[in-house]
Amino acid sequence: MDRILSGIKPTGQLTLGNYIGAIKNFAKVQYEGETFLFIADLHALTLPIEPETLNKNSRDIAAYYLAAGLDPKHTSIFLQSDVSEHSELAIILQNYLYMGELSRMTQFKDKSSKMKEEAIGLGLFAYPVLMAADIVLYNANRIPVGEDQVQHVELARDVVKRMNNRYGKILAMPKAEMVKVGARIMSLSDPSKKMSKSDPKGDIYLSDSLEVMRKKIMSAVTDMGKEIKYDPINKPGISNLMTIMSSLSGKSFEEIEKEFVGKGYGDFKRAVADVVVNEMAPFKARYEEIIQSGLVDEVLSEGAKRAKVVAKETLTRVQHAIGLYRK
Ligand code: AQP
Repeated sequence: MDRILSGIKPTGQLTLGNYIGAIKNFAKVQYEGETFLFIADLHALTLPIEPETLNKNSRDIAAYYLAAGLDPKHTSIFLQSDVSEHSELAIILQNYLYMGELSRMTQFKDKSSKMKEEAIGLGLFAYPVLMAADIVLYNANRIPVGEDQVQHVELARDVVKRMNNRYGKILAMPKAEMVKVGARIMSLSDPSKKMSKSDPKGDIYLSDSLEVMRKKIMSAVTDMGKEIKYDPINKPGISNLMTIMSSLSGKSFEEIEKEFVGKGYGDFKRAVADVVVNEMAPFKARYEEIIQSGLVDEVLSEGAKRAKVVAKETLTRVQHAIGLYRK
């Protein structure tokens, strides 16, 4: 049976990119295996964050998972920090990953390039080590992620190869998988950049009102010309909006192009906004109900209990293999 694992870090308000590239897909694939879905709260500490904000963001993610249709009876939903094996395994794995490869990670390069050197925490550098631990703890073979996270899953594969070569087959080999359309939703104000929760320009937040979402889409940057055509090089703005429309409506790019022959950008943007609002209206209403209900705590406690059983087993296996045991 497949083991599926993924997570989201509670660094900020979730975006439509997180929804399309990750959450919506998690709900779709969850029954294809045994699924573990966590809130990567330890990863959120890699950049400064207020305690109350971290706590609220974490609960929000749990509620968004549930609102998207993640089924807590089937899928273990939990806080990373509730399962201490993540940190314990990371301490071991850090010895099998190297400074050179960590310094080549795009996310580290992007984020650290905007910071003063003395402000760059070790956690931001070592984030992929913890992520490798997150993945291998659950013997997960399928890791659904957006495009930006594939590099980190590749690093987890490298560490699995190294450990298995040295100690025998103690860890399962993970593989990243992405949605066919929407693995990289771009910023609405600068379609050369990824829509990212820590970069508020050009984001649609899941917490935005439907009206604000509509306004943001209507004022999204478009391109030269007036044709609705999927061409990410020459028409990155329109192509990004087409990607949003396609991933939420299920229509192919060809179908969208045909539908808008002879129509202008204004008509097209209105149609994109309709699709987004139609998807977000019931989703946001479910989120509101869940967040008021007290269900989140119950789900997180139950999820952590189930996750801990599997995590403990893997950690013990690794500890034994490398010599960390008493006779
Ligand atoms: N723009 C995006 N399009 C498609 N997928 C995306 N993801 C993120 N942005 C997009 C996917 O969402 C999941 C959760 O991401 P994360 O919280 O682990 O961190 P991230 O990848 O670094 O996402 P952000 O929003 O850019 O966060 P910050 O700003 O905190 O770094 C992942 O599967 C990710 O690929």
